[in-house]
Amino acid sequence: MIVNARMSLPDLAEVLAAAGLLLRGGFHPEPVDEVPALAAGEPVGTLLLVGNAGSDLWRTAAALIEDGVANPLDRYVERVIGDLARRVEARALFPFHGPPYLPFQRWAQRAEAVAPSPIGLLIHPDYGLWHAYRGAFAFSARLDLPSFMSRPSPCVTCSAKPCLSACPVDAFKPASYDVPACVGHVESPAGVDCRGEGCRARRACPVGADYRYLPAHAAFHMRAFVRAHRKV
Ligand code: B12
Ligand code: SF4
Ligand code: SF4
Repeated sequence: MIVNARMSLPDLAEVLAAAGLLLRGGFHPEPVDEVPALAAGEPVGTLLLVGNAGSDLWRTAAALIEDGVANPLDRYVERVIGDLARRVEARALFPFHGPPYLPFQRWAQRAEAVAPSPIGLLIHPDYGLWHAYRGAFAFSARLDLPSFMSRPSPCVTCSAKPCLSACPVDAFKPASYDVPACVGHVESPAGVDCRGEGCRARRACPVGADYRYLPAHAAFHMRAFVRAHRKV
């Protein structure tokens, strides 16, 4: 499993892991995947996704991210993935560049065993809802990839679906998410729990409890989410 003359896929995974990041799988894009072309219109032969599960990224990056910088975690990730992309001769793509945003959640379902949960986030059989995507490497070559193991979504056998009843303002309706109601609650005095510990609906899910974000990590994302909503 060779990425380029300088690095194998396991080497790439190791360098990412040292930075708190995980190689999340990959696929060979078709036109329907809407992966942007490389320089000079060359199609992408392989897309590898990078992300995090649990609070490892937070533990690694918290000490390195710069005070007073806007979106410090995104800047950290851009630096790490951008530097590596140059080394492996790939184009770096990021989920937070936009709008328009790149369809990372759609790509993730092509790359690994994740599926949409009733609250919009993708669920992973091991990590539950405690994971995210941070970037991707787009290669012109069609690299050899380990075969994709399909696994059933934990939501299929979860009859109680506590994620759907845990939100104090009932922000999750079938097929929609009431962002203003959520943000209104998170910013209110009653929203101290969601603000400090993270989304209650997400925390109600029993899957991947070992990967649950640390309170400081969850609170960091909730602050970023409220700020981002103000811009959407
Ligand atoms: C814009 C955006 C938002 C907006 C949403 C605006 C809206 N009206 O829905 C806001 C700022 C509100 C938001 C909030 C959050 N987001 Co957001 N968001 C995005 C972003 C940047 C773009 C989404 C998009 O438009 N994609 C373009 C379309 C074309 O892509 P697509 O894959 O085909 O579309 C999928 C999504 O739209 C998704 N979807 C539909 N409804 C919902 C509802 C929710 C709650 C989510 C998360 C997704 C979702 O279903 C589509 C099909 O798969 C993505 C990153 C990305 N590039 O995808 C992250 C992303 C979807 N967000 C993510 C997360 C984690 C969150 C938060 C939980 C952050 C937090 N607090 O920790 C919150 C959710 C609120 C909460 N209660 O905690 C993750 C989801 C990871 C996962 N496991 O699936 C993503 C992928 C970013 C990442 N770094 O991984 N987000
Ligand atoms: S609580 Fe159940 S339905 Fe909701 S995300 Fe978790 S496993 Fe899926
Ligand atoms: S953060 Fe709180 S208010 Fe927003 S969706 Fe989650 S549980 Fe509901």
